[in-house]
Amino acid sequence: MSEKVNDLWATTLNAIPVWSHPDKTIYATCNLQPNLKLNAAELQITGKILFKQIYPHGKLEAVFTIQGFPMDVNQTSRAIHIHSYGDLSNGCDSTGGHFNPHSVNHPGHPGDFHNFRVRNGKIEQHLTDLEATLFGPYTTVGRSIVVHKLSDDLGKGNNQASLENGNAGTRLACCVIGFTTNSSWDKYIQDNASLKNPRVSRRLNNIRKANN
Ligand SMILES: [Cu+2]
Ligand SMILES: [Zn+2]
Repeated sequence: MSEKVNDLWATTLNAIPVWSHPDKTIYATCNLQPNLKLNAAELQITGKILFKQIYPHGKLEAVFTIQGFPMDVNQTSRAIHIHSYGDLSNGCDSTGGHFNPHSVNHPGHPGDFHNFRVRNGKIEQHLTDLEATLFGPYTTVGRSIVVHKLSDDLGKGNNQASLENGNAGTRLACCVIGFTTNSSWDKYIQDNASLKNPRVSRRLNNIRKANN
């Protein structure tokens, strides 16, 4: 019996997901909606996060396009994380804590995307070399992304919450990560091909090393 279970797991974990594109590139999307549990006076944040990863050894890439922040110039940067559950039944409050498959402190979680600069009321960022993954036992598909009101203290807040969630404050918006086709990703790349300085960042691994 246990052998059968093991075989099943091996098949599940190693098979190329049936949702993948023929070139073994896997795409996912997350459509941000304002937190149902906030009062109407709070910021109404919407947006889209797109993911791309080549099976089985590629590093995850993500594009964040988020709007609804105030337009003033000195906006604080905002924390964004992957949370454990893809359950929005109680707004963003039912998504649990940070997705933490290896039981480590924040900001060592695979979905700790750190802080995002707000410009002209928007976040627009393309990140590469991310730790989170769309496949295997630690897949983030079916889990959620939460956009917070405050900056992430990156574990340096000298309190327990800092080591769990970075004291990032109110959950402004959230979404569930699901598989999709290549069309949204390809459209984004096409629309941004003419940009002189695409806002691509490889900063995450370096920040993580600095924190360890
Ligand atoms: Cu969070
Ligand atoms: Zn975290």
